[in-house]
Amino acid sequence: MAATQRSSPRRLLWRTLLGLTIVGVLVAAVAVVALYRTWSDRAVSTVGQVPFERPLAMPELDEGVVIDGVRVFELTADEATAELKPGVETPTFGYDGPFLGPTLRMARGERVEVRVRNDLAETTTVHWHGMSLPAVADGGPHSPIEPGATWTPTWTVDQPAATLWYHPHPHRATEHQVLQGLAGMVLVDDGESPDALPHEYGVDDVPVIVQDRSFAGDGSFVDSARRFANTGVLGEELLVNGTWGPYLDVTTERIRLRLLNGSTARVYDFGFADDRPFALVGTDGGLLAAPTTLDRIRLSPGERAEIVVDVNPGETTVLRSFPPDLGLGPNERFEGGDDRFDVLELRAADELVPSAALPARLAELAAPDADDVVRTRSFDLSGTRSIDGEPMDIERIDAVVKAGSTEIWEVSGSGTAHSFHVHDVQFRVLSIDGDAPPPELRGRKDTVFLEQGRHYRLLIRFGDHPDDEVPYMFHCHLLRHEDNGMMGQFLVTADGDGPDRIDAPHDHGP
Ligand SMILES: [Cu+2]
Repeated sequence: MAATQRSSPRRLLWRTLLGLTIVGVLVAAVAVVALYRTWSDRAVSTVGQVPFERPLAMPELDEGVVIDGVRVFELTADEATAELKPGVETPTFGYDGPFLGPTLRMARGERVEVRVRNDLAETTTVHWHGMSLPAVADGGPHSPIEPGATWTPTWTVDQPAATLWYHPHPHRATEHQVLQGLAGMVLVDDGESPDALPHEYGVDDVPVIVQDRSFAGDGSFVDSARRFANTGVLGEELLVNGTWGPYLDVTTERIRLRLLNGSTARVYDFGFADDRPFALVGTDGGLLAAPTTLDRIRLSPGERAEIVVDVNPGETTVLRSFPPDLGLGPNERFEGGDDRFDVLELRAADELVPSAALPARLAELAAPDADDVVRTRSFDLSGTRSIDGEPMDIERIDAVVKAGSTEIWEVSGSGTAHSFHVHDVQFRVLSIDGDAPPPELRGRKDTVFLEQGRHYRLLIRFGDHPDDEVPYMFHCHLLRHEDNGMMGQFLVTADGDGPDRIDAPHDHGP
């Protein structure tokens, strides 16, 4: 009896341990199976699945109206319902229409004014992405437009010809509003672009705004991130200019596509299904000095690329997105790194209008010159909610810059993929981990993809619109990261001095 009494607790312990071990093994097995199923489900491919039955929507070209020497545009943001995917009614937001907005065209040297009316039931802003302009006109979170109100920024266009865009930038609600459909393109002309470059809007010069969406059972856009996806909402289908399954009739030998990644989180690696080469002629902020032949171009959210592609009479080819290198190793499968999409079918007419040969020289674009750099700053984008460990504070100023001065910003990212955007400027990538950047990063840029753990040296010449009170933003252009706080603010002042805090009259965060 005595022996039994002594061994009972021990036996109980063994049984407990055995039981726990079995439970542990089962839990681990279930977790491994779930992880494996998530992993194997995760790669999305629409290659060969897209019917290409709808003509690519061409955003209306809006050249405004010149009143007393000022080119005036009007935009109204409103809610709507649209049949974007056949047979599916989706609640949307749009500018002057149910989804996206018109293409605004303006020229260097012009004074412009945009009357932005907000007919939404929520506060919005409109940011002119890539535009050099005063901070009060920039449309960041310090320029809220209340429901029913109109905001009328004005500025003088002073930068080279470029493909820019506009989209909301309200404090902590940007992802939601862009996802619902608020975005549009801006074309800046400068009278210096070679005539030989295709330039007839909607004919041989075509906006291609690529956005990924998933549709919920009720037709609405899915706005939640998938499990293990740290970059944000990744849709499993594409809309191009708001068109699901688009084709484009090509009538000229050569066509210029102005690619804009207007997605909230997804990175694309564009190319053609038959691997035909194309000429890269422009990046975010304008034309390259000379065309560069590529067969792929990776674009992260916010980035643009102007490409020119040749077609043969009667053929079709498909613009495709191949699995993008996100620099995340095996984890990138959860962030869309193994995904492939058919984007847009190009249908060449049986007889094509001849196009001019691409000019060897496109624009004046000097090599970046770091001689007049006055200051170097570093920013680290790690995790998903802060820069240098500091979440966005709408009253905190993170940097004060002297108007017209040149700085080097050393930027790196970790934890997941990031896309770094600076307002008001076009910068040049000096180096990546000490190496010269690839051809597609040698032009004027306002947004750059950050591969995890790499160091990007950006040469930035700041604008000449001093303001002691209203800051510009720099932030991750993965919109969930931005909304969650991966954003900082800089002031541009006449002497480079300024406060480290400002009053923010409104905070429209949830
Ligand atoms: Cu980010």
